[in-house]
Amino acid sequence: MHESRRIVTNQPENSETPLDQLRSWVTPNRLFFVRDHFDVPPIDVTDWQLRVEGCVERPATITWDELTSMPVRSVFATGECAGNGRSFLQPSVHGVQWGAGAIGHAEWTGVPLKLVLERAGVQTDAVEVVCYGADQGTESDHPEPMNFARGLPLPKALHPDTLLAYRMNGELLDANHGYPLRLLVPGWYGVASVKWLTRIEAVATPFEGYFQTRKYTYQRSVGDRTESAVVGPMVVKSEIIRPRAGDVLGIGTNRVFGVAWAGENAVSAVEISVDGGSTWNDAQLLGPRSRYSWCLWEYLWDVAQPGEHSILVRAVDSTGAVQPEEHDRLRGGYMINFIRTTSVCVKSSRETRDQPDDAEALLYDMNAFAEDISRMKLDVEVEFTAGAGI
Ligand SMILES: Nc1nc2c(c(=O)[nH]1)N[C@H]1C(S)=C(S)[C@@H](COP(=O)(O)O)O[C@H]1N2
Ligand SMILES: [Mo]
Repeated sequence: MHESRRIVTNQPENSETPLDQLRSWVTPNRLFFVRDHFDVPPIDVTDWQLRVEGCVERPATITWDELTSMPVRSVFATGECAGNGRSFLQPSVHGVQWGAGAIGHAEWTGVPLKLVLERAGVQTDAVEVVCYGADQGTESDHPEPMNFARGLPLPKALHPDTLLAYRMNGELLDANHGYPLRLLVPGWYGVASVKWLTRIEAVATPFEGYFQTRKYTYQRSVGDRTESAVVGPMVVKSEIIRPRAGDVLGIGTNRVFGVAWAGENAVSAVEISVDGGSTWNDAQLLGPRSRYSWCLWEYLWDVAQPGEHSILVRAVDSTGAVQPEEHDRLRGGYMINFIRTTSVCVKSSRETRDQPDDAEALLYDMNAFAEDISRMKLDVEVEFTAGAGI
């Protein structure tokens, strides 16, 4: 089967993970969605450097060899673009018209940003760390060339799971995903995870760059007024992987399955409604559970009536937050997690007897995979297709 990312725009590439082809907890690198604002910058590691400066005691320039000899940490994390699902909004909202696939899940390996910041000695007046990518370009409302850059609040920058990541699923990053080095801010929308990193600057006042204050901001209500906020942690959400909208199913037991995630929080339940949202039933959570990772779920749906049916899914997180019925318009084209309907057609001429997945086998595959990649040498192609998975 030919699998590839689904192109939404070319030059720069914006492409989706082909969700209907997902078979595993981990998204293979070549299928992992790409969100680029500008062209991919050509970088040669032999003359690449990372500058650490601003409100620090000891500004530093770190080479590739120095960086890759520092202690590493690995974190599994789901990545989602803040605009994921934008094409489902009515009326439409300006921006890349993403379907459901601006999402993926990978194991990220690199040096905790905290280590580099501690070596440099961050001064007490610093509030954010601004991360600059090597990519450069203009936007229609910003004709002067600029680099992609984002400010990360200091507490998240100092969290031990926030990484200067150089491997994805055991391989060195590919050019599309930020080679040679990117930030990985687990639990936060993808925009925080600056790719092609070349400079980090500790600052004493909040950063006001284009992608911080003009894009990737939203409104939220506080009491009876609204305030601007910078896109940060991901909100609770779920996605059906199978069946797909328009699929033809049989009478009997149909296995509905998918993924659910909640940023920095755990997913506590996934619920399914097949009666338009009047009653909800618990789906079964499957396989590995890891702090910033999506979890897999399945629901065995017994259907006796032929005809058109709608499936609704909603996830609930550990804070009690649940996916809303409608998009919060204050968020504009970002943080889109309202419950969508998947319509399928059940035919009486067919009969289905789906079985639950073997969750134990799935878990075994995941552990074997995790163990495998921790032994990988640089640049070894990892194929992960074992098991029925999702
Ligand atoms: N330098 C740089 N970093 C970037 C971007 C970019 O355009 N340039 N896009 C951001 C956005 S909006 C997202 S959603 C993620 C996407 O990461 P991926 O392409 O590896 O999936 O990268 C983020 N980091
Ligand atoms: Mo994004």
